[in-house]
Amino acid sequence: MRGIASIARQERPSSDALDTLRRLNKPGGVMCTSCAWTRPADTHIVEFCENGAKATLWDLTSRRCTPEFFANHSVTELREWSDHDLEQAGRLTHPMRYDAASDKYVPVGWEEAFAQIGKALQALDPQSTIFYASGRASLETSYLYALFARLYGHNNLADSSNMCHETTSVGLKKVTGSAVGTCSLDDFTKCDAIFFFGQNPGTNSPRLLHPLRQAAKRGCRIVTFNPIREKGLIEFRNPQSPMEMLAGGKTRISELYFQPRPGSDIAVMMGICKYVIAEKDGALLDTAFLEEHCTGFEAFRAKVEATSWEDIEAETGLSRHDLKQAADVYCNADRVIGVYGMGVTQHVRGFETIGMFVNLLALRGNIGREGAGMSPVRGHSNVQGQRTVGISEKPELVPLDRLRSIFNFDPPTQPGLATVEACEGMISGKVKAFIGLGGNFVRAIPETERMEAAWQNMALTVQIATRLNRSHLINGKSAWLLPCLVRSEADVQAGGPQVVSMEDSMSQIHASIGKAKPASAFLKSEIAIIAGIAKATLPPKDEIKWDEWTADYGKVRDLIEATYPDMFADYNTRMYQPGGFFRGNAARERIWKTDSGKLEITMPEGLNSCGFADAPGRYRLMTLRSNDQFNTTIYGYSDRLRGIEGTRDVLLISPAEMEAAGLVAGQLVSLVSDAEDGIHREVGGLAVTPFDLPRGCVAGYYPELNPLIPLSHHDKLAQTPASKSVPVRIVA
Ligand SMILES: Nc1nc2c(c(=O)[nH]1)N[C@H]1C(S)=C(S)[C@@H](COP(=O)(O)OP(=O)(O)OC[C@H]3O[C@@H](n4cnc5c(=O)[nH]c(N)nc54)[C@H](O)[C@@H]3O)O[C@H]1N2
Ligand SMILES: Nc1nc2c(c(=O)[nH]1)N[C@H]1C(S)=C(S)[C@@H](COP(=O)(O)OP(=O)(O)OC[C@H]3O[C@@H](n4cnc5c(=O)[nH]c(N)nc54)[C@H](O)[C@@H]3O)O[C@H]1N2
Ligand SMILES: [Mo]
Repeated sequence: MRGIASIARQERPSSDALDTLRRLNKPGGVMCTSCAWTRPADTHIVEFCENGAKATLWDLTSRRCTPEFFANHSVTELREWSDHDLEQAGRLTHPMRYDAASDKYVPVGWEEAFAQIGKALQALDPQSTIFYASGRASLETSYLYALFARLYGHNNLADSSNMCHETTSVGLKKVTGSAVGTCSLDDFTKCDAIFFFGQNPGTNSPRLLHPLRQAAKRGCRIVTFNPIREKGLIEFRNPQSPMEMLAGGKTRISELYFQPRPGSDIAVMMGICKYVIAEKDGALLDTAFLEEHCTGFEAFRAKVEATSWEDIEAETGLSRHDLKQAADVYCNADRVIGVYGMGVTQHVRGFETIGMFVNLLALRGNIGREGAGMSPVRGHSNVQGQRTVGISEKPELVPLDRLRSIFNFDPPTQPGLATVEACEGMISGKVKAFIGLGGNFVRAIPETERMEAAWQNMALTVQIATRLNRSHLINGKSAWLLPCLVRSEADVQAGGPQVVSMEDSMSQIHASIGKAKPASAFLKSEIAIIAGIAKATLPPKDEIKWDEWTADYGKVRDLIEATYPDMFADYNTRMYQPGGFFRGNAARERIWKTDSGKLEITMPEGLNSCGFADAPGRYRLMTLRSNDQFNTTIYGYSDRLRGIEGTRDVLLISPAEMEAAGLVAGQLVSLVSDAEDGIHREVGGLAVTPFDLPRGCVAGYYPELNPLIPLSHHDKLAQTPASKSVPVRIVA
């Protein structure tokens, strides 16, 4: 509650904020923008968490970033401001154009902005433009944005998922045929054990703490592997239960908590698999499932048996005994759920870790049945849904035939550029324009310095946003800043008040109704902005009805239903169902839409997912989120749950490693990239901070440490930047 109070003091939210909080995540209410955890059908009095409240108060602030603000500060000056101070300027109120002569943003009318952007896009080769989306935009907005890209002529639909769970979209799909999790909320009430790898619910999806606590209370056994002892996974105090608060009571969450080295999850899982396969002469295996549903098991068994305990212990830093304890929990449970997040996806061989996790579940048939399955926890509130309705650089994932027949055009079939490829294109000069539907792209991607330089060579940059961030200050030759409504605000169009919808981590689709008064009379909805740019760019066409769609989002949902009839039947009605409606998942039914038609047991190449070898003086750097940030939005400087206060410029390192390196607490040091590519990357001014971490690794905050991550350091299959094991050295 302390966190909420401090944000409320800072933001002095509008009077509508309280009403919005009351309606958060409830049927007929507004779906929180803070995370993608599912919304239950039967709700409590409050269905939000500390961080959801922070995100809402941040959106409904009374602070305003007006044309006067921009008249008072040049863009060059604003580049010196911190991420926190930029967003603190408040909600953007007017469409703005960058004026190079005065080095300032100046106000511009919407029609003028649309006309100029349209003209610029007409002059460009569509293949040289990127239409980026951050995972917050609604299903309706995302569908129209993707349609605009394809009508214009490209598939360059990069998305925040490319830095996040793309490893899941590609890796999980490869082995199970499903790109998303297979569990429902109900499964969390029936499982006997939950295995957590690299996800931090206390900070990033606090509403997940409630089902976890319920599970722990009824005897479900929770086992966590995380290099850091994260509070939310250790114990739970319920702020919504006055009795529990008064009694000072708490619920233990993880029965076993292990701190492996970052990037060693493959070895951890290998160790557990070794026990499952060897114990009781294989009697613990679900042989029927392996025979009927899986391919590749025998080769995997041979690989597991050939892997030595010495190698597993050396890689993980855990003992054989630790892994036996975890294996005992696994084997004594009839139904097991696997949960993971960025600690798994953001590695060079993250896809192999996901493959290993599926192997582990498959050994005892823990996938595609009640109370069991895989539950990746997504980030942004609609990031999963954006992929569902066509935001994808991969044309083979999109029903192009349906688009062709509904809209009477030939959609482009050339594969598009995802985030890393878009960045490479900017560096090489091939990419000439960037439209950003939300996000703080320049700050969120790796390789900050080279990217900021390359960015300014682009012909056109357009940012659709709610609050000012650094990406709005690194501009192309023609640059536009277009302010939009947030989800909790009333969105009134020609056809009346509009409703939008999202898909959560469990593939449930919910309506979201904003009612708060918009921050400025000059704001437009994201749909209206996309339609405005599209109309100014594309020639008119009978089947393309931007004005009608903007007037009534129900018509956009009809189009989504026509494009994806299996998933979205009766969309306009069912989205109001309490708890949303389920769009279906084949792997949950044990239908494997893989190349082989079976669940694929795969073999990792090595025992770690880092993509580089250990070397003297080289550390594996993890870049983390604090409890007081939402991605690049820095609410404040209190990482309360980890006990780090007042600064984000820290280098977390174990006391043993400090001693070995001759460092003292509080000393300021630099980190330099230890990638073997000859490029110097450095971040200085970091205070050495003793912290409970495994050997050979260090940690610090994202986005401050992004300049250290080489653009080429990404998952080999999905291209997700490998932000959780970056090779670095410490320079005192
Ligand atoms: N308040 C808040 N909520 C958020 C966000 C936010 O910034 N703030 N961001 C949203 C978004 S977009 C996303 S993607 C999600 C992210 O949510 P998470 O998936 O939880 O991502 P992170 O906090 O980056 O890292 C997760 C955990 O991985 C651990 N870890 C790091 N490396 C390894 C490893 O090699 N192995 C293992 N086993 N663990 C490792 C870290 O210690 C950390 O606890 O949260 C969403 N929700
Ligand atoms: N080193 C490192 N880098 C990482 C990560 C990491 O763990 N480590 N995590 C990665 C991950 S998982 C992600 S998802 C990315 C995300 O990183 P970001 O791009 O930072 O994601 P957002 O939170 O979407 O961006 C915030 C901005 O979106 C705008 N915004 C907010 N609400 C809205 C809205 O409703 N509409 C519109 N149009 N704009 C809005 C605001 O202007 C705000 O400044 O960062 C990635 N980068
Ligand atoms: Mo994310």
